[in-house]
Amino acid sequence: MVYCGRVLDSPCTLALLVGFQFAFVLYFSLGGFRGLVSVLVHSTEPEIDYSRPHDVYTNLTSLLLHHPGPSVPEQQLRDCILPSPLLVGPVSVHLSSPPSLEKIKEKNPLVTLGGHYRPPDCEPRHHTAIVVPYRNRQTHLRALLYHLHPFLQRQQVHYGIYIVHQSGNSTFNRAKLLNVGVREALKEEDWSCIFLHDVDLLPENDHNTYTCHPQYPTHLSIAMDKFRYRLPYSQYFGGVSAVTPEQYLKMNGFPNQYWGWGGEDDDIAARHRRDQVRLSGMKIMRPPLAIGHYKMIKHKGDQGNEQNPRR
Ligand code: UDH
Ligand code: MN
Repeated sequence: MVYCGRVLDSPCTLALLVGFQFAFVLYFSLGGFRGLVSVLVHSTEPEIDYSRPHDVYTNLTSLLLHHPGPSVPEQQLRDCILPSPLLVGPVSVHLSSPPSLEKIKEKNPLVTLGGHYRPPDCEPRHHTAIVVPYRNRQTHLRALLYHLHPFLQRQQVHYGIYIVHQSGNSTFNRAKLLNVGVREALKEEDWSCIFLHDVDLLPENDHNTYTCHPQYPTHLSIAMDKFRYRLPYSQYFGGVSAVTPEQYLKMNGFPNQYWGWGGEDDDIAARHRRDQVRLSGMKIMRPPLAIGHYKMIKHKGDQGNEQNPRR
């Protein structure tokens, strides 16, 4: 024991210094405050190792045996197994120099014209349309298609990808493009689920299934690298989200009057906020944080999509 009679007595100062140093080392070795909390509080979040991801085209070659055209007549197909046995978890995502559209087509021989796919060997339980608001992001689009096609095929969903292009150079309107996409997609097929998908977001874990919750809208891009794999704020609903056609009608679709960047996703979220039952009474469903991982391709603001000051 050290006797501290006068504060500046050297043994006392030394003891304090050593004590502080020890505390600092302990603090950082436990990963700061968050680390300390996770040691003290048991977390129910799954632990997922993202350090050794699988190639995004893993497990798809066996499906090619069914190419060209299904070998079994459609009525005889068994139901697809849930969760899909083809899933691998973390997948590697390449953000720079994506392959050409020809190469992507070559890698995805079972995708038919218009970006449609149906599992060749089982009857799918989910029918998902992916709607992408789009203008002038060619390289992002190629990266998205290269990663999303095999990702969805491993999930054994029946899907179609719809790129909704805003023509001309006038101010961009993301939510209005989404409305157009929902309408056009539903004209084509009886989709049970509609995904609203930014072109620059690449999913990193195929357990994040592109299907809808029967009751409530879903928000999937909850852990983006851009936000250090955390939800930026609790009502965030941008990036990648999903609704059934019924939920879409119940929330009265999306706003048409947000021109330029910002606000439209919060407006959409406000249509079904947990604390605003007077709107639609629906809450937002989310996957576990460890599964909702996305990488966003880095980019600057676009011309014609300047921040909207009048939200
Ligand atoms: N989009 C286009 N073309 C455009 C603008 C937007 O395709 O010209 C689409 C695209 O799908 C994009 C989405 O709209 O992913 C959302 O726009 P965004 O990617 O610009 O939104 P984000 O939240 O904005 O990523 C980040 C702000 C970037 C500005 C940084 C400068 N300070
Ligand atoms: Mn973006």
